[in-house]
Amino acid sequence: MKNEMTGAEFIIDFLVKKGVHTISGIPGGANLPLYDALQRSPIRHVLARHEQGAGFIAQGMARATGEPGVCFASSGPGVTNLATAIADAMMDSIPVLAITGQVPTSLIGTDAFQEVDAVGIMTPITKAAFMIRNIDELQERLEEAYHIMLDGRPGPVLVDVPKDIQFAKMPAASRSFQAPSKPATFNRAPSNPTLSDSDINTKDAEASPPSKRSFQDKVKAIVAMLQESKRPLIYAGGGIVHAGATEELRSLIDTLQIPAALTLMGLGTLPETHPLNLGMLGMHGNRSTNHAIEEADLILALGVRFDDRATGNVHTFAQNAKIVHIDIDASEIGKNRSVEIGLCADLKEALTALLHALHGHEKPIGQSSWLDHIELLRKEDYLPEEWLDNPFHPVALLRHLGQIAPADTIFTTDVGQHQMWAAQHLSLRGPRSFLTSGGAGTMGFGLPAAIGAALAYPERPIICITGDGSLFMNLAELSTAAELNLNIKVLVFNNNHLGLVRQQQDLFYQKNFFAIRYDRPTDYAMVARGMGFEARNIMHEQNVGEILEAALSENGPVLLNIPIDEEQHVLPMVPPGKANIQAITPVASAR
Ligand SMILES: Cc1ncc(C[n+]2csc(CCOP(=O)(O)OP(=O)(O)O)c2C)c(N)n1
Repeated sequence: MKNEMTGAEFIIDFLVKKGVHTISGIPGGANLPLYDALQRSPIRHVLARHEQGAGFIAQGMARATGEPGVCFASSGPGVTNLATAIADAMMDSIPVLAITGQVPTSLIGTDAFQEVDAVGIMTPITKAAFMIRNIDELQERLEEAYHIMLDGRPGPVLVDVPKDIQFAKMPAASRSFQAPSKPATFNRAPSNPTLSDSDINTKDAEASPPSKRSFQDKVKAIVAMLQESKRPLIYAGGGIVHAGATEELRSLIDTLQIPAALTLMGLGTLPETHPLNLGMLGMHGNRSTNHAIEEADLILALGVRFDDRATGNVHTFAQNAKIVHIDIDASEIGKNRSVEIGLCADLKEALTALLHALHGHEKPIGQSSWLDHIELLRKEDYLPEEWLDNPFHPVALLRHLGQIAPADTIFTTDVGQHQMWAAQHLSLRGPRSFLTSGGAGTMGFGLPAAIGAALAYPERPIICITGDGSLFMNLAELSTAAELNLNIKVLVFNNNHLGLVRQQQDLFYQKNFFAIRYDRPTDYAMVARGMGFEARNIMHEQNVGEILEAALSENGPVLLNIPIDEEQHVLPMVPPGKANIQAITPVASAR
């Protein structure tokens, strides 16, 4: 280590020691010392075209691997551009460390050039946001930021570093600091692992545990409830993925023969082909899945947050069921829905303990009549033949894509109809194989997230499913992907409309179509070629299936612009404010 280390050099050294290998970002006056130090480090820098892109590239790396993503931005507009990607990471519990430059401490509060209150902007949309006010606190703050980002439920953290602190010499004590050299992984233990009083908002006095009931007592109580239940159902979400508890979830399902409904963030935790995988619940979930939840007498809610897109009108959700909720974040338990048992715990540990406690009770708890009934419900799910027979219908396209894409493909999506069709119809084979903006629903996510995934896994096929509206939002990142020659296939589901908004105007605003159509269609192939992509505008008379297959077999970045009929609706759809079982289904809407 150099004797005279600056704050900027210390930050980079810290990141190297944490195992960070790639940082996305954009330099500017206020973070140039940091960039100067980065240049001399082994860390690879990816120059995004917009700070939002940099944030989503970091997210793509984090979502694909489970390890933290790191991004840099300069002060002022650099910070505000980054904010959307950070808010998005917060909603989906993605660990991202954003390090931003700030004007020198002597200028703070003077409305200096490119001064914004980064901490003020970021505090509500991060787990924590710090400004480093003194070089003496740099080391401690960085450690704290890293710890908070990964502790318990992961999420984004901001460290804002004034330029003079980046230049300042580190005090001698800090210079001898040795950060652990192991790459950082999630610390899955919650901050307070003994917390067992999460029966906040429990309703059944008998079922309610005494407030300090131990972890083991709660596990026993859950086993007893499972044994009593005639119609149990698992409702599993992104928390399973964050906890790395996919195997435990599958064991539980297989041991007890309990069917499982998945949230958007939980897709991929069970293979599509698993017989007890009921697929997605909620606003665009399967009719059968939403009905099964309505009829269940016990819901095991695992790593979920009873989000309105999953529950519909929450007062009508799973009305006939007792609820057991296991989550690492105590504040989620009882937040939107009262529960009989709430267990604040790491899901891997909790499911392992449950499986252990069930030992000797291997007889499947799920009643065969319940499973038969669900099978009947699933048979009633209806897919119109005209969807499947039309190769340009998104449902047919995505089903075909799911079949021809290699097993290790990572899909990313943008936000809109194409996203929901992808969630419904792609065949997903593993966790972290479907990266999508869930909680925030941020258009513009798909392409930079695909770049992040491709940086993390250069050998794997990466497919970004986007809409024309969403692609516009971070279009410039095509240039980043092409420059890096990443193996990304961008499939533009081009209906020349903001399709999901059009669908809502069609269904709920008496077809008063407004502000949803691009009057001047864009030649996406030409734009993409201009940025260095191989690109094709597909015509209706062409064989889209064959073109897709050919594109997948090519190495490097390819964009396919696929014409989609703007009148298609993504169904089922639960009208806003309604119960999940009141969904509009393809049968009801058949014209
Ligand atoms: C940044 C952002 N702005 C606005 C919205 C609201 N919104 C949700 S879906 C949608 C339309 C998406 O259009 P497109 O990407 O073309 O996809 P499509 O629905 O046509 O498949 C809009 C505007 C959003 N989710 N994100």
